[in-house]
Amino acid sequence: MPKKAVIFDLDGVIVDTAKYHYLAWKKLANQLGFDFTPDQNERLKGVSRVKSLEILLEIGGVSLSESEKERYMIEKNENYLSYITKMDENDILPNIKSLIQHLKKQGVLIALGSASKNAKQILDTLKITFYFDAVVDGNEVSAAKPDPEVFLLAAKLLKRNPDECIVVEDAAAGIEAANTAKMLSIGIGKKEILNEAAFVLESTSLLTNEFMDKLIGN
Ligand code: B16
Ligand code: MG
Repeated sequence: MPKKAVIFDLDGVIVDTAKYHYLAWKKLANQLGFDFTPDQNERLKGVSRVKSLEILLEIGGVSLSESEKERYMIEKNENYLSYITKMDENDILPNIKSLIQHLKKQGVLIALGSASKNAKQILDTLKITFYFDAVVDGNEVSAAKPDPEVFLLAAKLLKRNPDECIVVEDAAAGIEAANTAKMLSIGIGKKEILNEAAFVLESTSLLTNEFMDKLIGN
């Protein structure tokens, strides 16, 4: 089936916000009296804010009331946003902007499929909102990745069948979601973590226009 749409994940694919999520969760962990390592952070990639907090608390062996959880999530998000507001177009990961421009020129549809509730604000900060034919983020879906809802909704908004879509993702949960949606998955990151993806590239610098042209069939 020819590919007619590309659905990009946000954190870790378009922009390296994963490091800011990590710093904000680490600060909270330290506040709660335990450490939080980059390896442990892999489990939080691509999953929703509330699920991230649950995983963090499980790692630290801490239990909190619902109201405390709400309060800590607000605090974590404020801390995260303090990093995000300092970003600009220079924070877009290598080749992503030129790839999006290249795909658009060829009539390939572009969507965002992100778990983040801050996604629209980040796209605006990076000044790339207008490239997207559809934006689906954590505010629109009820089931978080690895559930395929986010990508299926993006395909529906683009009026494309799942097998016409390519998904670019940096999280194992996102690759699982794309595969369950019957879309072609490209993982950005380590092979050991993203081994379920159809293709794995170590960084977005390898996600070249030529590589995508071949997958799209141009
Ligand atoms: P927020 P993505 C995901 O974004 C992140 O990978 C994940 O670490 C984060 O917990 C989630 O968004 C929710 O983010 O707190 O901003 O709503 O990778 O799906 O673009
Ligand atoms: Mg991601």
